[in-house]
Amino acid sequence: MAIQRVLTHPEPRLREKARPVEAINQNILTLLDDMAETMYAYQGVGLAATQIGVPLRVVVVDYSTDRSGLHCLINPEILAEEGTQEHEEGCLSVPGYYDTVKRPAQMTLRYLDREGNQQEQVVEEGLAACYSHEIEHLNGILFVDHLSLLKQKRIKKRLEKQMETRD
Ligand code: GNR
Ligand code: NI
Repeated sequence: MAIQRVLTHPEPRLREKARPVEAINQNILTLLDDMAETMYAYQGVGLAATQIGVPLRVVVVDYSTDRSGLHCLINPEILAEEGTQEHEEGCLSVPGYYDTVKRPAQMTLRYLDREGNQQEQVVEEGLAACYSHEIEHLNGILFVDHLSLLKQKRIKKRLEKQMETRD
């Protein structure tokens, strides 16, 4: 198991559309372990494989306060969305920025778990916002894409500057 580096915006690999996992083999199980370890190390509530440079449709989420509620989602699909909510979010790939984004209030998801069993789950409130955020990563979308163009420009500029001045 190993902690991976999380890519930060602007980075072209964050914009790629991830492809479905074809078979759950040891590589995928190791990827899930690395993603969970990375998410916990960075204290995130979720992580998409895209964020560590792996273009596969794999997501980990732990929305519990005691960090004991790990969910592993392979090839997640949104079957239904209901209502909207405004949610304050951040992203490990956009460090230091938090803003409010409109998300579905409730979603029905279908995915494969670690064992390859098909699962269906209804999620709402913060958890729905989190899954929506993660599934967007798999499609090359970042939460800042929902903000005004002016905000997007400022965020990109500041992150580019941070990158230049990093050791
Ligand atoms: O750690 C994270 N917090 C968060 C808060 C509200 C909505 C979504 C998130 S996801 C984010 C981790 C991350 O960047 N996942 O892709
Ligand atoms: Ni994110």
